[in-house]
Amino acid sequence: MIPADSAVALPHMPVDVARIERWIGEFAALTEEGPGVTRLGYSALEREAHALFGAEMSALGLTVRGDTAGNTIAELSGLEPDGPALGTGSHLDSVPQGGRFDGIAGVCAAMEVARAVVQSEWRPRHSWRFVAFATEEGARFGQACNGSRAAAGLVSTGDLAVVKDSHGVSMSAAMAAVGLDPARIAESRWRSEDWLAFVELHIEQGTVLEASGTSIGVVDAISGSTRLLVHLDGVASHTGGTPMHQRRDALAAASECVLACERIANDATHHGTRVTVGRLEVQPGSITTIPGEVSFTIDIRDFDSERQRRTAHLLDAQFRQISAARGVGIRSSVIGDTSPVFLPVEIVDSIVSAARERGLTYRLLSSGASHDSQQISRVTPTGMIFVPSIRGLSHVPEENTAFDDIALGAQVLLDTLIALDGSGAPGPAAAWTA
Ligand code: HGY
Ligand code: MN
Ligand code: MN
Repeated sequence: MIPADSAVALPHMPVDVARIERWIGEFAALTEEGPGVTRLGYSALEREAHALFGAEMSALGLTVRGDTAGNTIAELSGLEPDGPALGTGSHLDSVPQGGRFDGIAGVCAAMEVARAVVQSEWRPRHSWRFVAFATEEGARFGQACNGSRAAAGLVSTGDLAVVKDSHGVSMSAAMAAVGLDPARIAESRWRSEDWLAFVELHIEQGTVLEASGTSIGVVDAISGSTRLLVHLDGVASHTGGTPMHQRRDALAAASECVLACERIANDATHHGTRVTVGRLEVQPGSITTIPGEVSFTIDIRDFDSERQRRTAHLLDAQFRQISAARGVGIRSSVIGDTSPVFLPVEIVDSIVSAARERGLTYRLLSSGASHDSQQISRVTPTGMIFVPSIRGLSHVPEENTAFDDIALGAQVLLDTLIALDGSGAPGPAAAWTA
């Protein structure tokens, strides 16, 4: 990193917590009916959220562009506009009936950083890019982080036709329905030489910061995930007329598979592995018919890349044994896969220094959730700042984070970007504007 030119005193750039709260409320209003927030990837609602982000950034005078993966990138030109840029941002899509903060907190923090810099009339040495990623959640299609994976050059047009949601809609069809052209996905790839570093603020989605009374989480590693879709084909039949020994009950077989997932994640060799069956569908789903078909998803998370994939193979083998013993057919496929990453120490150190300068409590921690930064770290040195999740809840309507904590995180984000920019010492400690 370029050594900071600490002789240059920077203007006061306070972060405004009220504006962050307002923006979070505006994004939360862009949702389907029902509990919490439902704004799925490559939905019209996600596009509305990107339009809102773009309008706010344009109003600040930034140049805004959408790429072929559906990411929205707003740029503040620096004094050396032709050199590599610094970046920050997160995602605007949600899981079904999710919360108001997952992804959104990072986008709103980035927006507030942009506003604070623009209104101070200070200009950084490097251009700064503020990014809203498309379709980070794997909830709809299984494969997560499509926008940031496209930026990392990991998505082909063929991939987009293969992944489908639970209604059989492919990612490419969903993209086309919102005006994106999947044939042009490769144009969204970022070039490493165009980037200096990227820092994402995100809610922790766990209990570590709250339990330890810590304001700032500095992420050192992000968990990988391998996701499977399994179909079990039994024989549907009358619940009264079919004796137990003649059944091929797909749900009984699936139940054994679910418990096999829990067992493997809890065995002594899998400390740190998490395995979840989050979606399970039963056909025909009638009280008086033995389930003939069951499909379910498996989400395997780990910080050990090799063990993550081995767990997927072990479970697939166990599912096949269970199915064979019960005379049930099985089809399984990998619907998402991404490796764990360890974030570069120089970015971790920059975030730690920024938190320390502000006199804030901080701690290093790993992220069990996956993030866009995981993909972007393949393009440029990347870091993550966590802010506390109340009761550790996330991906549910009860997801909550104090706005003041997001503002603290946004201030650390701004200070970190200034330090990485090498353009001078961050401004004086900011009092929060009400
Ligand atoms: O699923 C995750 O880990 C993240 O919230 N996308
Ligand atoms: Mn997220
Ligand atoms: Mn999420």
